[in-house]
Amino acid sequence: MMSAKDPTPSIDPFSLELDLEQGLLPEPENRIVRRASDMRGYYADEAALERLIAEAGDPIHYEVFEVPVPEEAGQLMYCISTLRPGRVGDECFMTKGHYHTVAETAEIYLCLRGEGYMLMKTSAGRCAWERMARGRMVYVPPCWAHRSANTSDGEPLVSFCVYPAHAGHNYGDIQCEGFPRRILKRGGEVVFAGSASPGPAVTS
Ligand code: PAN
Ligand code: ZN
Repeated sequence: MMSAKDPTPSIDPFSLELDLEQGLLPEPENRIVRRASDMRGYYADEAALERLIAEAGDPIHYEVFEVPVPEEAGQLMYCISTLRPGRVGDECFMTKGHYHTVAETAEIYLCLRGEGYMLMKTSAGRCAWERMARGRMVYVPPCWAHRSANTSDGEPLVSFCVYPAHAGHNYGDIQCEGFPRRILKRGGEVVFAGSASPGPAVTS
């Protein structure tokens, strides 16, 4: 553990080569997999999700690849997040979404592949979204919950994410509150629909 008194860093410098075309991290140590069945309670159309689980073999929704660094203040965690294309009803495949447990921690998403949106909200009821596409960076400020959604018709949404390593993930609040908007695709158009899930009204 680093401290001002003992500045001995706990890891040595290193470098690695990312496959920016495919969005691959070489030799990840951790692979977090979220399947459709892990997403129960998140989509508006619960029956459509159950059909997907039953009929499509509980497909992978998204994966996070990490080569973890120590989860201590001062370190930067980084990972590749890969969200598959698809719909549950007309709602685009999305991540669960979370606040950081240490709420005052920001995050950068650099999109490497695909297209989609980063949906963000604060506990005070503000809501925002930013477009994601190859080469676009989204800055998620401290205290904003964040969820990504893949709006493409066949390509994964791949991002390189960097955030303070001690941030932690708080999923429980989003599980209860949801987001004020849902990202749908109807007739080829992306629609930001008001959400029927409980939660604060949209104020911006
Ligand atoms: C990302 C996310 C990743 C998966 O690395 O963890 O996109 O989304 P969920 O964590 O919401 O399932 C990040 O924001 N880390 O802090
Ligand atoms: Zn995060």
